[in-house]
Amino acid sequence: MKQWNAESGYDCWLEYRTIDDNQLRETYSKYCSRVEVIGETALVESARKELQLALGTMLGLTFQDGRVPLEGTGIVAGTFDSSPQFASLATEYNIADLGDEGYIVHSSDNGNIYLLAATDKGVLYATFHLIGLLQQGGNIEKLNVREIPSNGLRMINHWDNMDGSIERGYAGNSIFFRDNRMIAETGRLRDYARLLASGAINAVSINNVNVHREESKLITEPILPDVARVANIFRDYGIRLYLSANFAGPMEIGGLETADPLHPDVCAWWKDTAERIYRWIPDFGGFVVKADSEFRPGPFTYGRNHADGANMFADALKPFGGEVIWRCFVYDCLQDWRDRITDRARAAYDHFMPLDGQFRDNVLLQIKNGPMDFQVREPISPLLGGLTLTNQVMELQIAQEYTGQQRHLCYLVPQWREVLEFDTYAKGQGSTISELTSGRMFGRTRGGIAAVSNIGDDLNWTGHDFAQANFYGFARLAWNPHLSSEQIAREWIRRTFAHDAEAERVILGMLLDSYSIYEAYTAPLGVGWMVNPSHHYGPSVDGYEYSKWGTYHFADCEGIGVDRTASTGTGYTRQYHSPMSDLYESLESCPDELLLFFHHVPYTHVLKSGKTVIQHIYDSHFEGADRAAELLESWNSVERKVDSGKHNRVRERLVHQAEHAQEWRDQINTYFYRKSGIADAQGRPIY
Ligand code: GCV
Repeated sequence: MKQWNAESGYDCWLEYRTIDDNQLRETYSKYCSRVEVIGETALVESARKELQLALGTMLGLTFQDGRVPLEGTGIVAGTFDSSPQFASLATEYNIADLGDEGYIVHSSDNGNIYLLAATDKGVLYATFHLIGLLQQGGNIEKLNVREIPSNGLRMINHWDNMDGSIERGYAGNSIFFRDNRMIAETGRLRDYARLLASGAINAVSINNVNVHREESKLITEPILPDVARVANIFRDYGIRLYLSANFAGPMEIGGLETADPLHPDVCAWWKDTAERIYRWIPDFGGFVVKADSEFRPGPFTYGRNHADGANMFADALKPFGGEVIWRCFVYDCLQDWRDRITDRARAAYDHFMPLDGQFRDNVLLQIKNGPMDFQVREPISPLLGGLTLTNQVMELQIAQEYTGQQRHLCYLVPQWREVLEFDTYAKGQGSTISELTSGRMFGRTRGGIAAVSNIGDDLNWTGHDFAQANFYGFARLAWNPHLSSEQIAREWIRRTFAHDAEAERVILGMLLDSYSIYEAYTAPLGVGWMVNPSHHYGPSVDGYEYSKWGTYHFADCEGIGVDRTASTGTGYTRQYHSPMSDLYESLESCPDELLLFFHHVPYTHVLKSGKTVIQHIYDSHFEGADRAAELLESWNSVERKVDSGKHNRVRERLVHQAEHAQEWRDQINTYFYRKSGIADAQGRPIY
């Protein structure tokens, strides 16, 4: 059981603090003196309970039978068809276009606030919207909000294993599994569902995409009732449950001799399996599949391709309304560093572009934002916007595998915003990633964004309290990719910490600076991968340089970087549409921050900034480490304005970050000083 207390961070951004500003309290109380939530479905009930909790705590309102029955104006929540009194609002807000997740929040002249939607899910989202405003001290007197999500699928992928561990988990163990069983206690799962629904996340896969022996059995009868229990909780909050499936399931748990996706027995086995799952979980979302990737089984074993594999699952799920999320993280992980032609960055595009148009309608190809693997800086995967005839989901990583593992502060929303705004030029100028993932760009029926979770069973869910901002920020961007990093950060701060203008200013600055700080003291100019192998924490410039994973920087005594040009390198640049392909191809136009991703250059190459590559490496590492130390100073300056529990936890991590940034600085600078033999122009200490 959780040991909640106000400083534990357990409530994240749903910490409902008493509003003690008298004027605000008076205004809010006026609007909330009556609460009427119409309807009895599970989702409406969730909305009612949340209002009860929030208004009870923030304004001290007492509910009877789920209602605040006093006379006067108030909050009225329900679906448009639940009362004839909503007819004029339905016309005014054009509900035909709201879809089944959109909603309105409207303050009327008669003093009511209406939380309305076409569906009960929309009503729940509207409820969280209003609660968010109250938490932030917002003006609720003239609300005229109409919200529709940009992405149909807004998904969290867990990499949780049944033994309770989490692959790339940095906040404790799984909240779903322990000792090869599902955890029976449901309180925490319900709180998790509340957090997800407050950000309008509508899909969750609960087990690791690397599906091992125990997890393969999640689709079998002994465990399905337990899985169904979790699905029931999620359902009350509008979230569909998905499972990662083992491609070799028919052999490993089905006793068949093959997993060939075109073999009739294999197809029949998956159909039976789907039927069984839907008996337990009628709204089961479907399967997430990692196949032929990092030693996982897949269709290649049988001479089949990824469309054959994905379509087999799709056919099994189709009668029940399920879908397949098929990952495109497929590459040769047995490379030789001497081979400068094979290029891991090319792999997803090379594998999947020839199959465009061959996937069933209920298949979504899930593509990582970059062509490598969630580095602090990568270009955008050219497969996003390459495919035109296939449903696409972009995969981000909230878990900070390569960005400080939730021991370092690194607010990732600015990185994601850059990704979402990237222009693929797939249909001319303005073909942004956010247009693409929505499905609109190519008239797809389905699209979305998924992200690898950063939560675990630590009391504050994310280890670093500030990592909650990444969880929150992902959900906000999945709903509306045009929100600014600053707006999201402000919302999160106001909902998480007590209101204080100075604290907000300082925390906002820390969040917004942190991504560029992390980038500055780690791998330079887009080269990536200078981490310790396997656990991926801390600097090791040659950690991956001679291994099989295809992640090289090719630093020698003359220069560094990967030649991915079409003229002299791997030809990766040609996977982009024009003009991006030309922009990256040319040394003159390639942006500095991605220079070493696309080009191999001498250390004396002069960047657009006017500095040489080697001097940039030194400067950014000295500056980055200094700025990391400033994060700690900033945090110390608000000590009295923040709960002491939260303050202490964050301070400990910032102390570590400042020290660790120095280690990064020194290892990187020394390595390149020794390799290049070129001294720092400013003569600073290099060991
Ligand atoms: C779940 C990277 C990570 C692996 C992860 C893999 C993937 O290689 O280091 O832990 O496996 O990506 O996305 O499948």
